[in-house]
Amino acid sequence: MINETFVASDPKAAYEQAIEKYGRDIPIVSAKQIKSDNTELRCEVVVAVPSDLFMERSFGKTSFMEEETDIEEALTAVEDPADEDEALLSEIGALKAELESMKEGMYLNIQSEDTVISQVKALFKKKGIAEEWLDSMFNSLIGTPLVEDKALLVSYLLEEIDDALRIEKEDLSSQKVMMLVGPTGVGKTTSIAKLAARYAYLMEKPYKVALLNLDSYKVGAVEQLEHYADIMQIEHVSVASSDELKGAMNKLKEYDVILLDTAGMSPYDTRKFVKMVEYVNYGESWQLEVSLVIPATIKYEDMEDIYNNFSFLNLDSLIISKFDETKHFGTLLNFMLSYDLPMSYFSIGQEVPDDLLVADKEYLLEHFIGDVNEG
Ligand SMILES: Nc1nc2c(ncn2[C@@H]2O[C@H](COP(=O)(O)OP(=O)(O)OP(=O)(O)O)[C@@H](O)[C@H]2O)c(=O)[nH]1
Ligand SMILES: [Mg+2]
Repeated sequence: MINETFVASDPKAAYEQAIEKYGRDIPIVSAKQIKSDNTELRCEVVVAVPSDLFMERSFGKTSFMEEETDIEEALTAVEDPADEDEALLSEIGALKAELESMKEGMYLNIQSEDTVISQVKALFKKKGIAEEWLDSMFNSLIGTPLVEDKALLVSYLLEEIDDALRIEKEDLSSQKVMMLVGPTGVGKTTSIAKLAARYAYLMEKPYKVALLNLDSYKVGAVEQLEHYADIMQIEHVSVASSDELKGAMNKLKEYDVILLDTAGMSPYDTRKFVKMVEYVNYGESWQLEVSLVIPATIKYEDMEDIYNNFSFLNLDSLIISKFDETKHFGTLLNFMLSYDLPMSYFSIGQEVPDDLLVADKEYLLEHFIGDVNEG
């Protein structure tokens, strides 16, 4: 209610003003005579008016709220349009954040229940795929039909893994100089022998191949490579310093493929480390491709350690060895999802030259699926 005062020379005239404005039902709160300064008599009649009626009759509005909105609108209208955009963007940003947190909340609920997502997540996690990667996938799928069908969701994840894997294409269009590096016993020398046989005899045309042994540490290393080279009747040279490497490379200029075998190395072996850096730096002049050999059989943490220990050599590709010694490829896939190194070859057994495959995503995924189905 609003108390409105009407003033006139007598109470009746003042009251008539009130009636004219609000009708006869308007209640009088008070009426009194007052003396103005020039001693003229004046009468005041105060009536109690409902706020809406007051606004309507006084300003043509129905409420204060409307008034406020109008004032706000008027203020906004004179605001800078750039400020308006900014305000809108920040509002959209806040809404987005709210939506994300709602989605996250929904995702947490879904996970705690026995849903398709929680089942598929448990399965892939058990097979070695990292929780963070799975969460990032599932978060974006909430609300889609994919999360209601287990088979559909599994095949979606496999496709995502497939997309993320990278393959280093076998390219022999120009001279190929490839060095295999990695810890001891992972299968570097055996892989070199298989690759040599492949390039020299098993492709659509024979390539001229030479083997270079940079392992001057291991007893029998020279003989091991020599043995393969002799059987295949392939040129082989052993070098013990970067000067010798330079000399050997100059002699091998005409070869299509030069494969460099290195000593298995731990990162704490400073002597070998320095020598490797020398070799690799020198190798820059002939577009050396450095390939890290990692066995499929090891733990994720070991894969990471190996990668970190050898990344100083500017790795170009990855050879997965001992593929035949495990049935579980989730750890390897997880490593491939986290480290952006393309795969070049799979070593699938001890037999030279048969047990070597050009890296193939389908082959790897088939093995992983076999493992998932068993789970
Ligand atoms: N099952 C299996 N065994 C393999 C594979 N590749 C290599 N090996 C075996 O692993 C052992 C070590 O192989 P090497 O080729 O000598 O390994 P390396 O990396 O050259 O070893 P170092 O020179 O001592 O660092 C040998 O017994 C190989 O026959 C593979 O893909 N599968
Ligand atoms: Mg070796």
